[in-house]
Amino acid sequence: VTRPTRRFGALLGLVALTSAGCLPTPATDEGRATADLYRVFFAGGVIVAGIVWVLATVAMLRFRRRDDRLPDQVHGNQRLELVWTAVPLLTVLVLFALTYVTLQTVDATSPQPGVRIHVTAFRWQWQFDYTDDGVSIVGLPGTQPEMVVPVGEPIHITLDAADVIHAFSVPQFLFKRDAIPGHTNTFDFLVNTPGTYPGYCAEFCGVQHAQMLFNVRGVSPADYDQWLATQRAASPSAAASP
Ligand SMILES: [Cu+2]
Repeated sequence: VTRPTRRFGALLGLVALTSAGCLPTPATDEGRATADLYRVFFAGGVIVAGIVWVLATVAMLRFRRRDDRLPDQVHGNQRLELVWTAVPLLTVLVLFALTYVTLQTVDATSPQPGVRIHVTAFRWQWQFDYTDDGVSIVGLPGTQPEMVVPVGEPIHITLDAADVIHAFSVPQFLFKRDAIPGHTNTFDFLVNTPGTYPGYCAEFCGVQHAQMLFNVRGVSPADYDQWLATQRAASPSAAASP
């Protein structure tokens, strides 16, 4: 390996490392699928950029004007044209197929989710209704409501908005979905790592938009059951209608 090649490799590695650092560590299975896809796209982008830079540099240095002689006049090159049409086409088709497969993973819903939560976005907070358990978490202005979920179980979300369009976004899930009045969006996620993951409204919705913060906390199923029991005990109406 020559020195320039080694240096170029090191540069590519550095670029890959810095941009990989920009991506939040995915906390859900769906987020992991998205991150894997992103890595493929990024590697593809780096390879294409490398080819373009190298070819452009070679063309500039090797074919720069040296005298007043007219260069060889040529008309086309069928083989070359076929290659530069087929390779990008194939690349795009492969990326399209991979995206399609990933989309199926991200959009898949489980027939038997562990928990069902109805999320309502409103100006300017969030409400989490645990429909099967009669527990309701309502965010007050200036607070950050917490959506507690068990890890390792599919969570089914139905997402609504009460007034204007909001968006449910959790960076570490690598996921964002609009909350639209009169249109219920549904999605599943499976948190695979216990922890607290900050979320926010990602659609400008008025003066207090920036206050629409919440957390998703993934806990063990045992801790989740305990949390649920505490919530029910705290809310007598919920306990009466399980
Ligand atoms: Cu909002």
